[in-house]
Amino acid sequence: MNTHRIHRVAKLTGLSKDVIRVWERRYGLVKPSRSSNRYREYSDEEVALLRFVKAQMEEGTTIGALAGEGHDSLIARMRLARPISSEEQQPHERLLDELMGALDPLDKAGFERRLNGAVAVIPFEEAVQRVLLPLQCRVGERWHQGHLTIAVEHYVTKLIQQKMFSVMNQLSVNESGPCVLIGCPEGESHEIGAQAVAYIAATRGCHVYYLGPNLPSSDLLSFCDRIHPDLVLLSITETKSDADARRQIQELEIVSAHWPVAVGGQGARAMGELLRDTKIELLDDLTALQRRLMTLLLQHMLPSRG
Ligand code: B12
Repeated sequence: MNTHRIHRVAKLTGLSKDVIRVWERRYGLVKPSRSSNRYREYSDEEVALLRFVKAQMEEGTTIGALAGEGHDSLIARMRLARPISSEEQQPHERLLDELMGALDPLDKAGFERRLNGAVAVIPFEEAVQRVLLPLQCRVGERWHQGHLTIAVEHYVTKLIQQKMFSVMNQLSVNESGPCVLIGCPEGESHEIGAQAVAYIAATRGCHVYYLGPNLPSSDLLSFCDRIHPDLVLLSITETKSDADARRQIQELEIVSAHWPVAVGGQGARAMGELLRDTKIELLDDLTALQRRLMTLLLQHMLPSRG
């Protein structure tokens, strides 16, 4: 996970450094860690918390009330409420142009310097949406057009995947959170959408099982029978013919007869009509995912009524 020094946090949040320090010292609202040379270091989540507190105050809540609620409760509330703003979803066009320019001819050092530099200074969720997902699309498109070799495509795809997994592996596993299984159905090998979904679900406090691409429904079902997921989230990128889409839906209905299943991605959106009369839920985008996860987390927090 990224950490940020206070001057960067001030830029990211629009708060002054003094305000950030006061909110820490006087109100205990944020809990930065300290580097070996005693500089404050703020995680992505602490930065998001500062933005959340700022937004709450703009809506009229007093700092005293927020302080009274306490850091951990605010974090929990923020995880439930945090919207993915449209600004956070706009691709970083200039950076993407530079990155693509460093691929042909391949300038590995230049490419990694730019990519690492950019990803280090913005909250990782924003980096996923504005840099990693669009980069994967651009590289994929160049490969599809025959302008990029398989080797260079693989190099970038693996680098993107490593980044997503290394950050996800640093998140603590929330064993008591709702259990969410994430992957792609059989025949689907485009994986980045599923990875983004897994990252978002993990940061919202779900207990994530990430199974990757190309999962046959029979295996999916037997795995569900073992882990009893609260939700199965599947990413579908490729668009199918009507007949193939019907076949895929029939397969998924084997799972959705027993477990809640939701699908998303451009291929899933194209199946919208066919999904209408099934128990399979269609989630249009990452904002819809966020809403769905919020409901799931709230249900999970409520005591069971038997
Ligand atoms: C990147 C890419 C690749 C990469 C894949 C890397 C990887 N391992 O993931 C590479 C270059 C390897 C590749 C290969 C192939 N590809 Co390709 N690829 C693309 C490309 C350029 C982008 C697809 C993508 O990843 N989009 C990003 C996703 C995540 O966007 P999205 O689906 O809209 O999802 C968004 C949200 O909905 C959400 N989301 C995603 N999933 C979910 C799930 C849930 C539950 C929720 C809530 C939300 C959600 O996240 C996204 C956020 O913005 C598209 C063309 C295009 N521009 O779309 C072709 C495309 C998908 N590929 C295509 C094909 C055919 C292939 C190959 C089969 C080609 C071949 N003959 O070998 C191979 C097979 C795949 C493989 N072996 O890996 C075709 C599919 C045709 C079709 N019928 O739809 C496309 C459309 C290209 C084309 N125009 O023909 N591809």
